[in-house]
Amino acid sequence: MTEKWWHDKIAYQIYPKSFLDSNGDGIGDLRGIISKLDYIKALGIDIIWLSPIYKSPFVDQGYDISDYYAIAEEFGTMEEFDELLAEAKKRNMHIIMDLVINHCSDKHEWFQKALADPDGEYADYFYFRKGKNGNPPSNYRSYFGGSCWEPVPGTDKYYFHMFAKEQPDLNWENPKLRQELYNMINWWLEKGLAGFRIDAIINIKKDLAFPDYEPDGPDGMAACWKMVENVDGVGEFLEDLKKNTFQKHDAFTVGEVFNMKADELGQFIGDNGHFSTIFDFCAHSLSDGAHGWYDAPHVDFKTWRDTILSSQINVQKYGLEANIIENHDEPRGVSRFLPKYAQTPVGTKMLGTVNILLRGIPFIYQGQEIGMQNEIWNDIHDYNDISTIDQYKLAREAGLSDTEALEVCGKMSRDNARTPVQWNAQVNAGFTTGTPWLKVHSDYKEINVAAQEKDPDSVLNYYRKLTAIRKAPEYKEVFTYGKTVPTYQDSETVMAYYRETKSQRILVAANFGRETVSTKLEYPVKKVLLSNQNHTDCPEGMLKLDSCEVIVLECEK
Ligand code: TEU
Ligand code: CA
Repeated sequence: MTEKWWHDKIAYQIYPKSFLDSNGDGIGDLRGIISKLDYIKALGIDIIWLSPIYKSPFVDQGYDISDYYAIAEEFGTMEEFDELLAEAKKRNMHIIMDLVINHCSDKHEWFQKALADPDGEYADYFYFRKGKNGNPPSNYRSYFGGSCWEPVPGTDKYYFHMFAKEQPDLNWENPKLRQELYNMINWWLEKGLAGFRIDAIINIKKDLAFPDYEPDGPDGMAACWKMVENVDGVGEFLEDLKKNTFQKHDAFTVGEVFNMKADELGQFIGDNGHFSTIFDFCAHSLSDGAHGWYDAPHVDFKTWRDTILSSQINVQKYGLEANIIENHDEPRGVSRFLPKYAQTPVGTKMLGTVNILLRGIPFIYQGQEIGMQNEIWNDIHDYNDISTIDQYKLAREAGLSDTEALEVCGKMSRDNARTPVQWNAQVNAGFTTGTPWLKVHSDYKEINVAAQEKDPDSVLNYYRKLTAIRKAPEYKEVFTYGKTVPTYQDSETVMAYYRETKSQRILVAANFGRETVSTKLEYPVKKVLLSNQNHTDCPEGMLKLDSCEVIVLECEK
């Protein structure tokens, strides 16, 4: 691997709407973010990813962009954005934005022009197709429910959308459309942006025959994402995109890519990859239900652990992936990956440690650093997320009671990650002086930044130590490039791995079980680097881990 500026960096994802509101309208904003740059810096962060801040009708929280060159009024102005860039730069931090180019908003000028002239130039920026025998062109169900095809008013045509009907897919086959997107991307990069997180990018290549698939639900439709698995040729689009934009600016790019075929990984990451890196969703995909959130399978500890560790081994042949516990689409990791007895500050630190010290670029999601959790709400109207409303409906249709369906949402909803950041124990957790756009979690008096700032033993202060160790000059090499070697895999409750270079060996070992584990150490210990129980040494030759204990040891090599 050729050395790159971003290899040893740690990233932080901000979901602007829920981060911090500076003007009391209940919506987080750029001014709020600017005011917390020192807080983010103190967490050891180098790169900040902003979920979409472009002008948008917010049907899907800004993932429906109506103007790629404008900042959403809710969030602030372009001047404030420039200020954010400059302030981040002063602190030696880089800003990356979300790049949503599989689709745009139906309110985007291109789509409005396409509707106005369905045979004109702009119709070819989208997929306009004739129906079949009075039906839509194919039987695909969109990610958010219902058909992927929506009638174009006043015509016998439909337009294609994989997400909401307000998010028409862009036609990447059209070179003019591609050039418009490249111009826009370069415009942002020239402004000083360090790169992008790239949304749903694997979806940009369609099977232009749009064949029907075998129905997989009572609605007679088939999940549209099957197309993603069946289409070849996405690589050509991705190379063209890279060559015309990112490569020229040495930009850092992280692709949102799901269900990657193992042998294709080398095309996506590494020296010649389409992207700098892609997210590793292996642990998250384990709970994909066959029909929806309501039939999400239970994932046991060993499957979870072994999935992550084998992914590490597979990826290191090619490059670096980006490791997450949670993001704005996923429930909170503490609630999801830890058993009830471990959903404590100690358990939260353990989960953070095994994730952040993996090989790859760590991405911390806002609120993760204080251990924010899921919550079950008892009214579907409390939810805002388009996907949650659809999944609730699916659960009810499958026969679940209201209470059961709400329990499913409490477990899986994307709004779990979107509740406002809990800054202090004051009203609305200090997020806003107005009415927050989404309910604040009711545990904010116990879990909040202000309380954790004061407590040297808090999750927040532990995360600071964790990122500092990863970046310490004497360990930077081993944590950035060292290979991952799983160990103690015959244990039912321990997740452990070495990070190794030619000259160094670090052991990360965590006990997710209820009982203490005692076993032999494989190598003599030189130093205890970190312990969530504040242990400063270990018994001679022994690895002894209490329930929910994690320890990071420098071993002899
Ligand atoms: O997500 C892409 C995607 O595939 C999601 O539908 C994902 O499967 C789901 O959210 C898991 O619950 C991206 C964005 O991250 C998401 O927020 C957007 O809604 C979506 O694209 C459309 O832009
Ligand atoms: Ca605001």
